[in-house]
Amino acid sequence: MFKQLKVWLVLTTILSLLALGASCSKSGTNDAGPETPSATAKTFAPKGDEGTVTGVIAYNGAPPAPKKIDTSADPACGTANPNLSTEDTAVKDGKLANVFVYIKDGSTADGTKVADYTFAVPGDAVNLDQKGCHYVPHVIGVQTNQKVKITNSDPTQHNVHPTPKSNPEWNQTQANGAAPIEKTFARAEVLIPVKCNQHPWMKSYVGVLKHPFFAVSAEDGTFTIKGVPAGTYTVAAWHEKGGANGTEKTIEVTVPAKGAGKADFAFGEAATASNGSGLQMMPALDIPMIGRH
Ligand SMILES: [Cu+2]
Repeated sequence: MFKQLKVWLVLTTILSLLALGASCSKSGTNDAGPETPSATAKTFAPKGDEGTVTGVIAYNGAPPAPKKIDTSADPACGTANPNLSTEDTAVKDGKLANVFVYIKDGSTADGTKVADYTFAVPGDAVNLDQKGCHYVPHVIGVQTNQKVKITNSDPTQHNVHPTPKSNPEWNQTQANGAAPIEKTFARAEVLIPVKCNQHPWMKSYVGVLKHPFFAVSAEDGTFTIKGVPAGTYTVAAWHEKGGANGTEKTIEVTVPAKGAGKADFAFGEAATASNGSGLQMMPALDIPMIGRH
């Protein structure tokens, strides 16, 4: 009697695992449902000996000169920001700003893959402002389900329009003086372009990750990803120029406990030989496996 029950249990377990595997064969679909953690998911808890990934983004060769933007379609923009110019390649002293740097893959020191952890969602929203008829900052990062708070500081109307591939697309008018728009993205996606239907030159990018291990390079090209557990990681740096979906480069980095892993990248014309790869936009750390969607 007990033996029969045991056999039956084993059989049903195998069958349900097979069913799970079959339903998980998707990759790169536009399925916008929330991501469910794997059966083996561990909640990430800092141990107190976390380190950093830090580096500088260099730009090799002569950067393209910023172009002045014709804002005559909306006089309010010309008044607010008469010298508005393109921001796609922000280079200062050979260093590149607005590069999204993040942990793409890898494992912590105990061998657990980053993708197998679940992470608490920060309560603080990340701000994206429209000021002087451009987005400030130009590139931001958020965790999945963390709020993005979009504000309009201009004396004119904007229309916020993210164009994701894995999350639902939306667009929303935001008049001058209107309340902030608060949104979340349920799926990891590096990166989501955001445009404005009122002002065709306006562009920003939102990197969405399941974990907090990301940073955006500053004006001097430096970045620091904080709170990184000891481990060995693939660190990726993404810049919007290159192919239609930008350019991504990766480096393997080991972070010692309480230490710093170094990840220096180079973009620009002379940098193509060093592990450069034009990359398609894909959900970060969205590795298909049994029991995980
Ligand atoms: Cu606008």
